[in-house]
Amino acid sequence: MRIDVLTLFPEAFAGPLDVSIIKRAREDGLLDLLLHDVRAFATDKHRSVDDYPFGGGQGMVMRVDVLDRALSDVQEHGSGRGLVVYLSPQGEVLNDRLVRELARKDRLVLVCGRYEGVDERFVKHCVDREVSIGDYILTGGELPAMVLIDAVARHIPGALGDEASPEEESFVGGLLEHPQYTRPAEYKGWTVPEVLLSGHHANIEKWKAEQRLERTKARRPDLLNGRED
Ligand code: 4HQ
Repeated sequence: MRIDVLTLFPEAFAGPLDVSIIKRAREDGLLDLLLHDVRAFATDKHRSVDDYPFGGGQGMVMRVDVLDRALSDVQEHGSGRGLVVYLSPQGEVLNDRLVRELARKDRLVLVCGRYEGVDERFVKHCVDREVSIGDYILTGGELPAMVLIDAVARHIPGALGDEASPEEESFVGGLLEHPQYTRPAEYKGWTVPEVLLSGHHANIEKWKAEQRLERTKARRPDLLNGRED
């Protein structure tokens, strides 16, 4: 999968995507991540990328012409135009279903806004999906883009290595995960549920299923609406 990112701060992406699973996916050629500086597409002598909002109001708005040039240039390289995603609190909220849908694409182009956001004409004419990572306001779309990249990349076949599969994790089946324990079996008198030490495979699986259901009921009842079982 190829992911292009349009941003005023390409340097913000160094770090989180250079470690662990994402690092290996990039090294193995499973994920091709390209960062593009939107300011390179400004044309005036001050290289401005934003301007005052029509109708007044606080802050600045990113210019449609600069963004459109940046996007067109990026789309002229590589194969296909990609699904263009703009990260914003006005978008549909990212969840496991949307992550899996995006992970099936050959190419994504992620647009990161700063200031009060981008000119709405860019959203209307150039953006395919507007996506939010949650109902709170950040200072820019860079962290949301990194969240999306991380979540999507783990679904690229082979990215998690041979053993692990994203099919065996939380939200598969729409439930939260059961609690996990490892050695030592007792620490400061803090014990591990007996059943997990019993070696009785059927009882263990039954306990895990109960825990998943009970946790979901208690913590995220919203996830239970519209499920089959
Ligand atoms: N922002 N989910 C404002 C977000 C955000 C979010 C990105 C801040 C866009 C202009 N993006 N800029 N929450 O708060 O995606």
